[in-house]
Formats: sequence, C-alpha cells, structure tokens
Amino acid sequence: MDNPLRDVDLYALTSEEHSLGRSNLDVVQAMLDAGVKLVQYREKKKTPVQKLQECEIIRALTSRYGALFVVNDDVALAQVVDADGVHVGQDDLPVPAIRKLLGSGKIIGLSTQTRQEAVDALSLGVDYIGVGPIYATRTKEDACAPVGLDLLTWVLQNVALPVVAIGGIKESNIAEVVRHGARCMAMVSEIVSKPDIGHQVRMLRRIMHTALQEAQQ
Ligand code: 3NM
Repeated sequence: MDNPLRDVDLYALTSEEHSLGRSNLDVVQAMLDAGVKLVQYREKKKTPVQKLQECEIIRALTSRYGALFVVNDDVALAQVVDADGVHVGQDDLPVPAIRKLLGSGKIIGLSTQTRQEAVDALSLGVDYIGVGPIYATRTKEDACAPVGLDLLTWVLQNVALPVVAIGGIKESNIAEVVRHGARCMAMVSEIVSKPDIGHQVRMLRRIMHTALQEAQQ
C-alpha cells in the first residue's frame, strides 16, 4: 500500500470523556469541517452496540468528506463498518493475524515505544507506526513514560515506515516535533478538549506548516 499518511498532517482521535460534554459525533463533524483527513475512533468506555452505532455514522461522515477512518484495537468493528483500517498496540491481536482478516487493502497501524518495536514492525507488514508518547500524557491510562524526541528522530532516520508522533503533543510543542522530522501528528486532548475545534485544528495545522517551511529553508 502507498503511504496512507501521505496527505495526513494532523491525525485526530476521539475521546468522548475529554470532549467537554460533546458527543463523539459532534466532535468528528467539527474535525472534518476543519479539514482533518484522518480520524481514529478510540473509545474505551462504551458498549459494543454504542461503538457500532457511532462507527457506522463516522464511517459515513468520513467517506462524505474524503477522510480516512481508522478504528482503535477492535478489528471486528473495523471490518463490520468497512473502516479504512485499524490501529493496534503491542498487546493486541498480532499484526499477521489482523492482515489475514482484513486483507491487503486495509491500513494497519501499530504503536511502538522502543527502537526494537519500530524495527520489528518492518517485517510485520504494517502500513505505519505510532511513536510515543513523545511527551507526558494523561489521556492514555496505561501510557508508559515519555519516549521523547530522541526515539522519534532515531526511528525517522532508521525505519522505512510512515510515522505518526503521538502523546502530549500541544500547540506549545508541535513546532519542536516538526523540527525533529515528524510530518504527521496525532492528538487527543489538544483537539477534543478545546471549545472551538475548528479554530483549534486550523491553528495547529498553521503552526505545523510554518514550522515545516522554516525547517526547509
Ligand atoms: N497513544 P494526548 S499516547 C492514544 O504513546 C495514545 O501510543 C499513545 O493523547 C502512545 O494527545 C496516547 O491527549 C494519548 O496526549 C494521546
């Protein structure tokens, strides 16, 4: 598969408990209206039926906007709503089994926290890797200590896979992450916990693009 993150500068994840009382659907609608090109559905505290209902609607919305839709962890849910792919962690169903279920046309993303995990991802046949948490985050309950920008830089230089940086990325540090080579940033709280999601998405993308232009000069 081509790099699925090629046109994705900002990788937006859902989390209703951090969304200031708004529904995932309202939040995703605002993200798409602001030009987000990839949405990951990540929802740890809902029933399977609730997740299915939300994912069916988000699938329809993302298709209408020409955005990619990735489901966190749940391969069956991704399959049944015909999502574009799944994102899994190191302790989920192994990637070769997921590939067998989804086939070659779907995206598989894998979280990595070490050099070895990133290198190993190459032979697993994933389409991209997450590297993080770059900074401390309170959003993911079982997040490990920050891996820092050093791991990000090393992976970008040594592992020939598309990379998304994640964990504690904010308006205040996003330019620094760009300067360390990342071109795709995943964020939860810095998007869903802001009152004006459209404004926030546009501002984050503006900061990224300015930093990128400066880095290329
Ligand atoms: N995965 P925020 S960190 C979902 O390191 C997730 O793999 C991580 O939330 C990883 O942008 C994380 O609010 C949470 O810090 C990111």
